[in-house]
Amino acid sequence: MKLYASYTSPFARHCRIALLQDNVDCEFIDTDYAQSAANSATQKVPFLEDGDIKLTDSSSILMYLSQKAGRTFIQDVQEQELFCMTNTCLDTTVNLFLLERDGITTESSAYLQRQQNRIESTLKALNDKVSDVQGPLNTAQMRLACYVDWALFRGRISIEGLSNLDNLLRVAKEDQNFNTTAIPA
Ligand SMILES: N[C@@H](CCC(=O)N[C@@H](CS)C(=O)NCC(=O)O)C(=O)O
Repeated sequence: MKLYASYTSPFARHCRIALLQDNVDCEFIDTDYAQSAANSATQKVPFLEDGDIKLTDSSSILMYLSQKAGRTFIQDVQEQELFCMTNTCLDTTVNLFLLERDGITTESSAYLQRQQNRIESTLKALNDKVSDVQGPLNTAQMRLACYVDWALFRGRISIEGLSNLDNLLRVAKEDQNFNTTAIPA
């Protein structure tokens, strides 16, 4: 099995955590934009190859790994909602981050300002959804922990006043696999 990814991608980190959790033998291939454009239709990381199987999204990769290990991927509608809401916020934050790297800021576009507003309102809703979380984290909670840790690392969000997100991150940092896959400083 081969995972094409980067060490900073929060989507890839979630897959790496699942691989460690299940003790799967998998080669990690550090992949840049040119390589992902050449080898994946979506031109994104992570993507995974396992024999004839090729998966181009962290969600299908996580589902595949869960099925292989006989674990539950997503338990119920509320967990699915948390997972999807986190992905929306994460996609939006990544897009604004990459646009800013290209010199395009939220001030230049009403659409981009709406993206920034989306991040702020969604963060509050996510905070409300994870009160009193204790380990081990389920798939959606782990996705949210990967997002918050990445967005704080990149200076894209503040979780001041969002104490449930702060607690979630504290619980995630009790997980050895979360720490092993920490974003390199
Ligand atoms: N829906 C995808 C999103 C993956 C994604 O956005 N990856 C980012 C890195 S964190 C990427 O490769 N972006 C490249 C680009 O947008 O050009 C997943 O869950 O795997």
